[in-house]
Amino acid sequence: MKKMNFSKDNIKGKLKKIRKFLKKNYVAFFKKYPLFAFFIVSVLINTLLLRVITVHNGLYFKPLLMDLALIFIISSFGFLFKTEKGRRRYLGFFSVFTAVLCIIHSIYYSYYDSFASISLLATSTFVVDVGDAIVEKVMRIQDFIYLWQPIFIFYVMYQLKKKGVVNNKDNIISRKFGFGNLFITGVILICITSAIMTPTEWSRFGKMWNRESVASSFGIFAYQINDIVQSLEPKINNLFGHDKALKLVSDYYKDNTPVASDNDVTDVFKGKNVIVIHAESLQSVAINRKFENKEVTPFLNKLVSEGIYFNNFYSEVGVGTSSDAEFTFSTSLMPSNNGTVFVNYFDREYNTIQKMFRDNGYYTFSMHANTGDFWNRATMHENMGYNKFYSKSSFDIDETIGLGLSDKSFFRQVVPMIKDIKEKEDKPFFGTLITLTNHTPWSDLELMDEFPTTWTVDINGKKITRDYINGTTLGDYFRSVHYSDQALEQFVNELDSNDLLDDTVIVIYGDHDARIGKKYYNTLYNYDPYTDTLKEEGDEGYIDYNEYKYQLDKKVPFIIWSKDQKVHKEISNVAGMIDALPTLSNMFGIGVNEYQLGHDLFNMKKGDNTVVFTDGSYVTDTIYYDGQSGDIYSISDEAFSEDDVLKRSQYADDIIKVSNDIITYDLINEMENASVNGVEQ
Ligand code: GP9
Ligand code: MN
Repeated sequence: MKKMNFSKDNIKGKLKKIRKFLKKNYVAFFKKYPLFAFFIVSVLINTLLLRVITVHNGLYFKPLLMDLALIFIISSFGFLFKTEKGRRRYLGFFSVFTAVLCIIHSIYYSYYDSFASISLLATSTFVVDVGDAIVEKVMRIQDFIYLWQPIFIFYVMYQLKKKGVVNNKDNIISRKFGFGNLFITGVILICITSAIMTPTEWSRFGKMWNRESVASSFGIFAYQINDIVQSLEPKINNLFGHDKALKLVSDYYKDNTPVASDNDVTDVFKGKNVIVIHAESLQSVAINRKFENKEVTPFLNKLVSEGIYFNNFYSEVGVGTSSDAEFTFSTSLMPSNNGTVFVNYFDREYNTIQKMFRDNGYYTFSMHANTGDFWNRATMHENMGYNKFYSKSSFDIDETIGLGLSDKSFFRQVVPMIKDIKEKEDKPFFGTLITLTNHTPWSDLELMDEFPTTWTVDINGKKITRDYINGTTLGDYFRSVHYSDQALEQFVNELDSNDLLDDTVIVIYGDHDARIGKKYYNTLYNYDPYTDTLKEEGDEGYIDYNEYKYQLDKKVPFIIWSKDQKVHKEISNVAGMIDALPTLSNMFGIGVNEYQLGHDLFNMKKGDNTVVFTDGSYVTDTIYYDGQSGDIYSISDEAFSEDDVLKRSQYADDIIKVSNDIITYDLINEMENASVNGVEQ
């Protein structure tokens, strides 16, 4: 094989060749077609301006390259027009189009700190909101700076026309060459830029939960194309498979009709207020855990010791993370496997716990100090049946930790708001409070109390403090959880001093695991402070911390607590977020949700339940079943039969399919209408 020659002369020679190629190919090309050159450069400047004004990363090369690539491709179709007039119209149209696109995103960003979605523009409420926002907010002159580009292009056209520089001396060959030249250049640039995107950037591109990060990395055109595709996908899905889905779902509910519970907690909290704490990334691994004899979550440990604690509970989220947890908690359906409900299927009808409480005379609200369009909550919460959603603009962002307003400040501000609601609405309330501080990457630790996750041991009469997990991601996480626990305690005490606690039940769930690497847990369980090493197979106390144990550690707490400690129980039967609605609706006496797929946990005996995950995996009280590999991991020494595995695998597939059919085809809406019109499904 020829040895690569990296000598200075050789590199110089190569660069000279590339320069010659570019000169021959592009300079000559754009000299012949000046209008295309001005169009490409001026639109690129507009996209750069948009990033400077919004996400302040104007010169970041990835979006710059991706935008340039797509501008090349847009321009290439100009060569499909035979006459100069056709091309002028084409490039003029796209000059105006891209300028208006930048203006919309610039204004939207000034209001929502994010980028607009074509799907949101379709919902009237959104248009009204943005309309109000635009009127309400001082219109920023900088949002209209993008108009320079169409003005410039039309001036260039005028000048070129005056100089008689026209591009219509083209035969079919040069038009094909022009098209190919620009199109292929665009495709090459897309390939190069795609190759340098990180897996996280691609994952966010796929999820589209964080629009700001997608537009920052991929540029506004790739963002918009992706947004259009993801917005249309559900509608396209809707065209195929509908009848089959309707039959499957109707048959499922005929065979599995939810029935009202009658157990020792039925109606136990009837008429009480409810405050649901959606605790960001709170995992059960923190509950009742100590470092240097200090509890990570002293307050949560108190609630756990006084209330109802499900210590074997899983959040069952998919790519929708926080929003999936909210969705499954509220509907007792599995999250979508194709996109996310909150972003892609927000316009479907859902039977939610919020609507059930509202139908039972409650005022329902949600509070979260992030932008209203993060996870599209401003639209989805209304659809879920919240009377009001208090987002970032409802709070004084006086202390920021991580993603946004600190939990301590958030909870401090929430108490008078709830007091107001109580006085104004004069009826029981159901409120969901979504926290933020404990969100990865737990960076602003200096704003939190110290919480050393070290390990001090006595070796030969000498106290030695080992680092253990201190300063690692897991150590940082526990420090952040400790902060959040303090914030929660402050909140509940404030509720009490404002007479808002006596008649209120606090429900707390961790929304999903904190996505911390397995190796940190291995250290947590296998570190030996006496030898300052990790135990290995054969060492006393060694734990084989395998993939399954790691999955099982993704448990999150589910706690139901009232000041009068009316019900105190710790339940270790396996349970999932899908079971929250049936369990709570029975305790608060608000009826049965006819589309719930979960179970009232107070009716479940050991071994009954199967907690399903979006990839078809599931966990029971005896096994963890890996849906991808089909592997089975035994959790207890109880035997399990092949037949039982098959039955539960079928159950897992059924509830995933039923949930996704309901979401994709909007079947609740259809079945509700059918039952109103007395039509048999
Ligand atoms: C965003 C917050 C975190 O507002 O709920 O969302 P997540 O990243 O956990 O889905
Ligand atoms: Mn979350």
